[in-house]
Amino acid sequence: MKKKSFRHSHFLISALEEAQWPTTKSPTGKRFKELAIVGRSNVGKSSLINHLLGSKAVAKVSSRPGKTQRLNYFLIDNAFYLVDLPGYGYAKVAKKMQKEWGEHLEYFFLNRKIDVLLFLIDSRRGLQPADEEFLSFLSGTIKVIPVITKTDKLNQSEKHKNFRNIKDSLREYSPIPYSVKEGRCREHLITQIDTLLWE
Ligand SMILES: Nc1nc2c(ncn2[C@@H]2O[C@H](COP(=O)(O)OP(=O)(O)OP(=O)(O)O)[C@@H](O)[C@H]2O)c(=O)[nH]1
Ligand SMILES: [Mg+2]
Repeated sequence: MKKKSFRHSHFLISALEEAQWPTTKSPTGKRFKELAIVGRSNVGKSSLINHLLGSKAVAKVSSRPGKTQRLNYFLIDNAFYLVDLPGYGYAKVAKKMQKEWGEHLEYFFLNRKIDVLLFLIDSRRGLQPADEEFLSFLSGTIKVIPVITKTDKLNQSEKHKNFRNIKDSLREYSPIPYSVKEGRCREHLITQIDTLLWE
């Protein structure tokens, strides 16, 4: 196992088209690994990235869903890419736009090799139909780490009930509870990412 990830990072590009996706070949000729982060709009993807990177301002956070509309690429420890993806499933966004985003995401997953995927689920809402749809689209082709977000918003009994429901719906995956307000989650998640990324 290598040393802990997320010591250094820098923002690379906010990509819209495939031609802007960063090259997968590193300067040493090896392929850069790739960690992607996905989930419904407003679930907390950009906040989680900032927390992992130890910075408040790298990925744009907003209380308004639909903030991230491009593929935002970061290079981590000169070893792998992290990509923040646009959220799906936000009902208030025009149907036409939802469809475009869905197609954009689908194209991305069909044409880009992702080594590990952080799949975010809001602790208050649990797995929604759009999440189920997305998981069945992946159909076990990628190593997934489900992350239950915003756990600070729940009391103990809600945590117990909601985590159980989420675990039951996910079946084969074991989710990691996360709150950007709690430091411990960060170390635990980084250990899980390292394990799957470099195994
Ligand atoms: N209390 C609490 N709020 C959080 C947490 N994580 C995110 N939020 C809030 O949730 C809202 C949405 O966060 P974002 O990180 O922008 O969500 P996103 O998934 O990137 O959203 P899109 O880019 O629109 O898909 C913001 O108001 C965040 O401050 C958390 O762990 N706890
Ligand atoms: Mg975002």
